[in-house]
Amino acid sequence: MKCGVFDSGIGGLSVAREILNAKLFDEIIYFGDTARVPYGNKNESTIIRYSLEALEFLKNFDIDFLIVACNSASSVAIEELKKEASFPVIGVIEAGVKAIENEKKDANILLTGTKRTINSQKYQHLLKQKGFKKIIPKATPLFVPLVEEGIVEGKIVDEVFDLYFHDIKKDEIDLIILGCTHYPFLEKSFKKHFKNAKLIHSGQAIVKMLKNDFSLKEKKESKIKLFASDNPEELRSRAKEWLNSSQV
Ligand code: DGN
Repeated sequence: MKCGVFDSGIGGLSVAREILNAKLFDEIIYFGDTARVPYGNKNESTIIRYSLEALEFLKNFDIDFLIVACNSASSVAIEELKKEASFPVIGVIEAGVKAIENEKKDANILLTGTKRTINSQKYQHLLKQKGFKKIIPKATPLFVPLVEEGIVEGKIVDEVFDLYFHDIKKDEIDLIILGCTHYPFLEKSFKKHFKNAKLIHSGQAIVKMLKNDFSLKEKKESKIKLFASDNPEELRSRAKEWLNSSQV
């Protein structure tokens, strides 16, 4: 069984890593649209067009599932993708909200993501439907180029944290939704700044959903193939570093 995974760039590797480690597919085909990253500040129709093009590319590999490992694309393009695919299409937003449905409804939730994801209100809407009331949305787009550059901790990252979160009572945050698949690579920095918060990763949420809702079981072996619309060597070298896999 094969699974297509796509993101605007290298952030979706955080999702691919979890799926690969869980060995739920014989093969993962990863596509990073590195020529057109970031998606997060593009308008809706552009993101829909790019997402449909990614789907067309991945269809060439006879995939059985599509994982939209990009919150920005999941926030605006998921319905169009579902219409165009003859296999299940799963977005990180629905998976992320499902992953926390049993948390306390009065939890203070910090919702982070790109401008597109936050402005789409998709997370806020689904979280409210589940009964969560205390949601603090914060668009944090600068984290994306930092991760793309491999800068995930240290002085510059700390300054960006201060810029975005200086007005937030950090100790009172219970849950942080890492609503952009680039952000799990900043996990250490999130933990340093928010000591009491539980972090919600899109990749872990996707694995949980694949196991629970689609009854996927662990395979003996799982491989990954990587494709990028620009600079595939960079994607491959980052994948070697991040995926801890001899399969890259
Ligand atoms: N990784 C993408 C996401 O989850 O929204 C966003 C990165 C970007 O294109 N800005």
